[in-house]
Order: sequence, then structure tokens, then C-alpha cells
Amino acid sequence: MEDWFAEAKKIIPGGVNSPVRAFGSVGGTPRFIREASGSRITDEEGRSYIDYMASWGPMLLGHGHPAVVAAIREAAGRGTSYGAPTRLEVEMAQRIVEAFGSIDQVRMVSSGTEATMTAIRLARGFTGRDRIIKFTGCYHGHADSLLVKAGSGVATLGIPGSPGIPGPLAELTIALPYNDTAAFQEAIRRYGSEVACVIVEPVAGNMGVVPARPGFLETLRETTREAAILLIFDEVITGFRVSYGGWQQACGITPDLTCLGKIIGGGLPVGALGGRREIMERLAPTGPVYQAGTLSGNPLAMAAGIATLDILKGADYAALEETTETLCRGLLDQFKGKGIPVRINRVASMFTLFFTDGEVTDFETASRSDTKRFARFFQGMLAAGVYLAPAQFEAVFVSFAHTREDIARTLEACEKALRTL
Ligand code: KE4
Repeated sequence: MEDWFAEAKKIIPGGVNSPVRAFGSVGGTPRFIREASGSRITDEEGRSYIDYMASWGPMLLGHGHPAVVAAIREAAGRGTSYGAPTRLEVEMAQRIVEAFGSIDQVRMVSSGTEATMTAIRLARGFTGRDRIIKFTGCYHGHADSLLVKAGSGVATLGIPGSPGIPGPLAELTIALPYNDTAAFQEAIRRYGSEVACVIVEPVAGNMGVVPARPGFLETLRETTREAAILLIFDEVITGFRVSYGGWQQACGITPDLTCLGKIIGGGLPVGALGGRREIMERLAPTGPVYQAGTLSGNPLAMAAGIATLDILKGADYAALEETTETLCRGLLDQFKGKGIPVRINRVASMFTLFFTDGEVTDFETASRSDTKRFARFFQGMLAAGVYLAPAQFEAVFVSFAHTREDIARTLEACEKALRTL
């Protein structure tokens, strides 16, 4: 592995094409993965791991699902990209519109970043206002306006914002503490008439998993509606994961725009922006807000995504939640038995194990976690054959491919890892 990493670092910044993959916050050499199947990934040295990274979320069906691979193969046999409308894009849009009551129209893009970047441009174009509100620790991809007090890799790497973002642009982004309705209402009192949108992860996944407190999302919805501000749910992680209709179906709150990604591409590059017709129609070519993409709606990504959604439509989400709860309960029991303070925040099949004894309700409390102890735990689990997300401020994902046996083996691995803590 070291030789691959040494070679990679010569010709790829940090040896990776996305910073969080570099094991920066957990140390050691990242595993170069050769293949994956079901709940397992295998590295270049032939070592297999029970995988809870799920490629940062997309692999809800597990890796290499036969129906998804077959769909990609079949599509590839007809060419890989046309740059013209296809039946598959309509079928994908039909599925998203049917699953999300808040969505009348969908625009496909090639990443979650493109989806959120387009969403805030559309909100600014629709309202004629320039400011946006986000929440510290939430990560919405790396568009300039959103890389302000972001989570995920930015939080993990301790990058305060990022060089390269013009001050005047960053100043238009108001970052508030997640779950703090008072701070939000104060910001609306002061800037409300200048704010185009509020963008939020309805279940935060990028400061580690942090659920919205009861009343938080409701306050965002009521206040933005009164102030004619657009509410954007960034469901790139939660869309089709926490339920087939995302968190908005689970919590019964209707945003004005929704960003999707990850799962809807079945592991191929994808993102999507959806919302009310009167807003979406402002997008070119029907409206003046420009957005475009050479590979948007790529036929292979659509085929993989459609195959994935068609399986998820009938999937037993309750059973997946139960599997995840069994794993979390088992982990908690083991840590309690050793007297090691941990907190687990879990929503559906995503969770984070924080090495802290306090409640984790926002980025500030998440940051109190003992990230060094997390790193030792991560390495101990990896050595025992379990691949968690290589960063404290990320989510762990259970898939429909994880078996009872996988859960048992994961708990055995935890027992071994605990000895290193
Ligand atoms: P992408 O541009 O990485 O496809 O999506 C950006 C994005 C948007 N919104 C949310 C809620 C997200 O979680 C993400 C991306 N997630 C990170 C990790 N949590 C992707 C992993 C990485 O950066 O390599």
C-alpha cells in the first residue's frame, strides 16, 4: 500500500482525489481498494474489510449489486454519453418527483456540489437577494459560498473556510450554530430582507451525525415562509437513505428546494436539484438562471440510479434501522463496559460514535470529541477487518447488504479495538 501511496502523492495532490480519503485525521496509509462486493471491500493486498464507509453514502444496497451492475453494463453497450436528452433522464426524474412531494421538477447534475451550488444561485436569482444562511458544521460541497465554516473534510482538516474564496463573497454567507433557533431568529431579524435562502442538512451528517432538535426545522420553515426566503434541504446524504422520501417525508416538513446525490447515482457521478415548478422554471433554458453540465443526466449514472431506486422502493427500511440499532447498542455496551465515554448519534442507518461524554447537538459540542482516541479506535477496527469512515466528523453507514453475521463480527472487532484504547 505504501508504494501505491508514495507514487500517488507524486502526481495527485496528497495522493487522493478527495481530501478526506487521505487518512489525515486518523493517520497511517490509506487503503487502495481493488474491488468491493456486498458489505465487503478488498484492498490491493487482498485484505477484506466489512465496509461502513459505503463510498460516503451512495452504496445503500452494498457494493456491486447485480441489478445495478447489469444496468450499467446494458447501458454501456449502447454508448456512454450522448449530450442529448434521453428516456432514462425522464424515468429518473419521474422517480424523484414521485418520491418527493415537494418536487415538481428536477435538474440532474454530476455531483452534490453542483446541486447545492445551483440551488443557492437559483435562490438568489428567484428572490433577487444575495445573502445566504447555512449552519456551522454542515457541509454542502465545495462551492465558494458554501465553504464557510463547513463540516466534513473542512472540519476534519481544520480549514477555517478556505483560501481562494473572495472576502466579499464569503461575507454574504451567514453561518449559524446548528439547532440554535434563537441565533437563527436573531439573524433573520437583522438580515432577513437580504437573505435569499437558508440551506440545511435536515439531519446533519458532516459534523458527525447530528439530528435536528424538535422544533428546529419547523422554525426554519415557518420563519423562512414568512420572510419569503427559500428553504433548501440538502438531502444529498439523507435522500433515499433515511426513508424513500428522504428526511422531509420522515419529518413532514416541505422545503422549497431539495438537493440530492450519492444514492441516486448507484455509485456513479450524480447530483440533482428539485423543487416547486415556479422556482425550477427560472433555470435555463426556461428561465434566466444559468446552469449546465456536459455529463448531466449521463445514461450510465441514470441506469445505475434507476436500478438502485427501483430496489429501494420496495426495501424494508425498518429492518435496516433495526440492524443499525443492534450494532449501535452493542457498541455502546462494550464502551460502557470499559468505562470509556462515548456518545452515539443515530438516525435510521447512519450514525456517528463520538468520543465524548456530553450530548452532541452542534459543531461546537461535536468538536469536544477526543479525535485522537477516535483515530486509535479507527485504526484498531481497521486492523480487525472493519472499515469505518476515516474521520470523526463523518457518518458511518449501514447498508442492506450488511448481515447479522457482519454485525456480530463488527462487535468482535470492537472488542479487539477497545484493547488499544
Ligand atoms: P459531492 O460534491 O461530494 O458529490 O457532494 C457534496 C455534498 C453535499 N451535501 C452533503 C450533505 C454532503 O455530505 C456532500 C458530500 N459529502 C462528503 C462527505 N460527507 C463527500 C466525501 C468527500 O468529500 O470525499
